Amino acid sequence: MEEFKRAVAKEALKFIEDDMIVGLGTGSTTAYFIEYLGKLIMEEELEDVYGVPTSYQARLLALENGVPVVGLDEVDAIDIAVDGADEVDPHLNLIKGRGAALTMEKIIEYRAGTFLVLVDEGKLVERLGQRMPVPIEVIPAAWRAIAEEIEVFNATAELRMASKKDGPVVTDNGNFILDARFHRIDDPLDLEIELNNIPGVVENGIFADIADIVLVGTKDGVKKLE
Ligand code: ABF
Repeated sequence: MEEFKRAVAKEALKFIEDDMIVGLGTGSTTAYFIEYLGKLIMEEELEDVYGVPTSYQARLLALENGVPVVGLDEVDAIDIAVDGADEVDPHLNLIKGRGAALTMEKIIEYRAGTFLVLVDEGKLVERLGQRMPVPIEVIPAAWRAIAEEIEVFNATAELRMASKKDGPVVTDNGNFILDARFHRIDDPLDLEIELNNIPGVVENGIFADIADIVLVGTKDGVKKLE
């Protein structure tokens, strides 16, 4: 799996050109991409490339690897965003958010000229929600009310815990994450919108109709879906 992750991360470099503003995703696959991008910048094979990180994790990695970072509020546009995903369906709808950075990821990836997704073939599913729950970032005080509300969708939601001792996972925005398992997701875009309509929901991990290109690491090499 690490080999697949490295292969897609390398392939993603082909999409980066001088003077680009690049959205930097979160997670272990994107970590390879940030590392390789830093190397090209340090070796001066790429010039005037800046990263807009989707999380503190991505920001630190970028700084460690020599990728200069800028904030979302400092750029006019994002040329390309590169990030991982937890599930990809045949229409390139995604579930994201295992890294609890889904809100910033969605803001940046929605605005990017091109959103490039990096996964291994184990992430491809026929229907979203088949294996992974949908992460939902919520205002902390509302977590229980929202978990109950989600039952209306024939789903069950659990508060994501860091550990019993450390308590709930807290996002970069100071919120909690609910992981919601749906019986069946027929219309990802519709569910994405419906979930965001619940008061107290900040954002959810369904990324319907946002991905432009998905690079898939397989045992026969990297495949491109678009
Ligand atoms: C982030 O990292 C998340 O949105 C997604 O959940 C996760 C994928 O991580 P990995 O590449 O480590 O599987 O992009």
